[in-house]
Amino acid sequence: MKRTFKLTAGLLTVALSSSVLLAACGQQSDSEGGAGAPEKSYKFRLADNHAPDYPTVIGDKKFAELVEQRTNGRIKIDVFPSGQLGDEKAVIEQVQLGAIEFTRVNTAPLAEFNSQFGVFSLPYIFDNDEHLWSFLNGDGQKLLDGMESSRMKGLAYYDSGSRFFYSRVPLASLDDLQGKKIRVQQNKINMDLITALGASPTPMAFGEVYSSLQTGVIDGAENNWPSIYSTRHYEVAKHVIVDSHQRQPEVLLMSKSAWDRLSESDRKIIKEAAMESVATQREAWKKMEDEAIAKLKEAGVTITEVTDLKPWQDATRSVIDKHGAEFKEVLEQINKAKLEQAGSGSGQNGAGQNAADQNAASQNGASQK
Ligand code: GTR
Repeated sequence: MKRTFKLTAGLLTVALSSSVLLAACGQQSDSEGGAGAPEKSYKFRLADNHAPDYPTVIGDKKFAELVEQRTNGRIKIDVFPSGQLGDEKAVIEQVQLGAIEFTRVNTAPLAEFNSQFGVFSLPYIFDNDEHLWSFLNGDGQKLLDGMESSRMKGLAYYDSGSRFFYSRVPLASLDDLQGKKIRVQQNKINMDLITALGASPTPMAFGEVYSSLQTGVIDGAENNWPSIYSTRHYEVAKHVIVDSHQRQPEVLLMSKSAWDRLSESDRKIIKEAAMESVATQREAWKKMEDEAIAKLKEAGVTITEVTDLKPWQDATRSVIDKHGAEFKEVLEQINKAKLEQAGSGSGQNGAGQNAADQNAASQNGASQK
């Protein structure tokens, strides 16, 4: 009798501990959408070509931090700044192959892999920063979704302000740009843009620009305030003309093959964390933009604000005539976003309008094609 009881109690203990075990498994499988398998751990890499304190890298780190928190450390994303994993083109190729899982890149090099992103290289298609973000938060999301055909997954847009020219020789008007050798990002529309303005385009990797300016291989380049400041290009190119010819945002993206390996719930965490990191990136952007303008002035850089954009817009109209048809639908959406921008202010919009954009906004009365 005694023995029977002992045996029963023993079986009960075994049965009880297995059910505790099963319950624990059950909990895990629930959060995996009922697949039953334990949640997997991952260690991913994210490449960025900017310095550790640059706004995009601050955004990348916020993204990685949110993902790590929300997966209780199961998904760890190491951010590699300063182009440690290669230049933008090389990194995008690696992302397509799945060798690097994440990157933050500019739309100009990205357009060579997914042509629809070339729309951002067209000159003066956005009136101001608000117009751009109204589009990015709306139909612009479709461009991110369309990246799957290029073996990538678009996650979010980051701010990149507007671009302007700077040169080692005086540059205070469109006339001054004539015949100058200007470095451009490796993108065919950007090359046409420089040609249309009467200068000579020299495509070159971002990391080579400082020494090329220093040695006179090029006369000038073009970029935004945080880039000219962070790279210290202003030390060797002391003349800036603010013509705001383009607004090419940054894109945070993931390798499609890495995405495909994730569970539905992990994909959701990744996408939401990316979108939420935008506010942090845009705040850092605004801060560095202001700091850059102040520091460049302090360093004695000549800054010319273009008060009449019309000659610049007229000169570059041929670029839209040549390439516009390829982006017919998205250009219509961009025009629509202009009408809708008044009511916007949610989604990825994390910071206010910057000084340069406000300036451009008041100047830019150009009609959109
Ligand atoms: C910056 C952008 C970089 C890179 C660079 C360039 O504004 O953030 O990713 O594209 O421009 O001109 O090469």
